[in-house]
Amino acid sequence: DTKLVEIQQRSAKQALAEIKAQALDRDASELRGFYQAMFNKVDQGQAAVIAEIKKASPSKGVLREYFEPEAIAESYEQGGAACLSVLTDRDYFQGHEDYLLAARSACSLPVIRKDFLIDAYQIYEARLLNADCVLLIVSALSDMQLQDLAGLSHELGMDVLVEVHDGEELTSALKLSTPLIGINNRNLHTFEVSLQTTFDLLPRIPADRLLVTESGILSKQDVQSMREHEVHAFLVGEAFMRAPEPGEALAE
Ligand code: IGP
Repeated sequence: DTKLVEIQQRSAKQALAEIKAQALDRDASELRGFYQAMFNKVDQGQAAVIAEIKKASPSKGVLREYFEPEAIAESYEQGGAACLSVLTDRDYFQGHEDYLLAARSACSLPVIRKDFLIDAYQIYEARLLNADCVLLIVSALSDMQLQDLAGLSHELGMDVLVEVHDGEELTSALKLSTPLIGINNRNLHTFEVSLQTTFDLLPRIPADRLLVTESGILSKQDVQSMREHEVHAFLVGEAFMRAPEPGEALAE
């Protein structure tokens, strides 16, 4: 009935206003500079690795039985990661907001909130989790939503990683002023992975953007062939999660 709908709408509006006020109240100097950390590595001629913390994935199931976000974060920092990625999505990745808080406070690296972010509320929430960066997936958002959510993230002092999988999505991504572009080698509908996705889109990445190749980077040869194509930034999850000591796998 209309009365109930009215009450629900009012409390949703109130919740948004409250979380917004809390997020705006945070001191931006607490943030660790996600893009800057990536840029610095590449600038020094090194591979910039975003090392991912995820217990499970929809395509592969549970990746790691003994899952301890703090210890993994420390291990990644030791191994030379530029940044961390933490899955907060519960339904598909068995993630949790607490994992982000725990991982970030166990190290000094910048962290991206990895989730399906589609609403301003989640961006404010990311800021309250101390995320230094958020993921925006182009296939899940209209150009207008992309603009709004990217703008809001920047206002709150967070960086944005904008993720694409094909040429059309890249066109949308390039309309944003954000420098970090992720090319996902995994098709999110079929779960099929091909590193060729990155090679195909590579010629269209302007020189002032930092390209991150995402998903399916499993071997040293994969890294090698990317670097031969001048791709120096990587987002790696599964290969590290399956290793007994994730940071050692990274350092190799
Ligand atoms: C990591 P992999 O194959 O190394 O585990 O992939 C990362 O790219 C992947 O987790 C990812 C993802 C996403 C997950 C990329 N984009 C969007 C959830 C949502």
